[in-house]
Amino acid sequence: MTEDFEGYLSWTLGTEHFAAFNVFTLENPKRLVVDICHEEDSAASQATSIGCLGEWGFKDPDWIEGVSLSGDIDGIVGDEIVTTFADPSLGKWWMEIAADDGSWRHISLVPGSSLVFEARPLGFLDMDEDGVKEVFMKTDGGASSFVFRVFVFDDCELQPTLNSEGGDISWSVGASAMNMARATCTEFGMSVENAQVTGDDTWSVDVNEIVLSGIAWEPLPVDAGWVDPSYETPDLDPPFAPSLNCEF
Ligand SMILES: [Ca+2]
Ligand SMILES: [Ca+2]
Repeated sequence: MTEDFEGYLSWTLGTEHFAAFNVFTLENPKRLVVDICHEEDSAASQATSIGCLGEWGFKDPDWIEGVSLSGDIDGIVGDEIVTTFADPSLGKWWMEIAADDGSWRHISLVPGSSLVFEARPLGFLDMDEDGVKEVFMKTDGGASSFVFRVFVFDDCELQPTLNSEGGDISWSVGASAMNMARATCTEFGMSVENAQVTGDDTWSVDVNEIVLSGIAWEPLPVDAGWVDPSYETPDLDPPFAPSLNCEF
């Protein structure tokens, strides 16, 4: 004996994103077709693209937001936003680097910073021509000068560049009565000039030409015909205007 069975059956089918669908029937055999587009999200998040999943940091609500600058500093899809925050309890500045789409961010202390002077991103420039821009950041200051550092986005973090011995490196730009400093971005890297007045009213200008290799600054490789660009000038006027000359 065969008995009938009647009832309702509900199916729920979910997709992770809004998706177009179509419902139709087919014959022989008779079928009901629910045709749902389930293509992968064509716009993968920045976190997925760069592989920086889970890089999140704590941001205290008491921090005071400073300056933001956005640009592509990892060379992969979309811009990143670099923002400084003053931390009154610590007396230092933090920097946040965040994906423009909000899919990841990383927070770290700005080295050498204090609340006496504002820390802020200055601009982005690819110093070693590897297609990834480095971050120039003002990290400290003086009476009439400021200190800047250059950071490289590496291993999902904004890491400070180092000197050739692996130590901390920063540059001062500015002037006092007896000395002055200037940094200029050049086609090979950076030219850093430090000038001081010597006893006989002469400016002695020490010039260092450096290139970025990975996250370390090295002296510019020179050939046999190289001449040290350092010089002296008897002029009483300052030999140059103290400034950071980089076209970001
Ligand atoms: Ca990017
Ligand atoms: Ca680079």
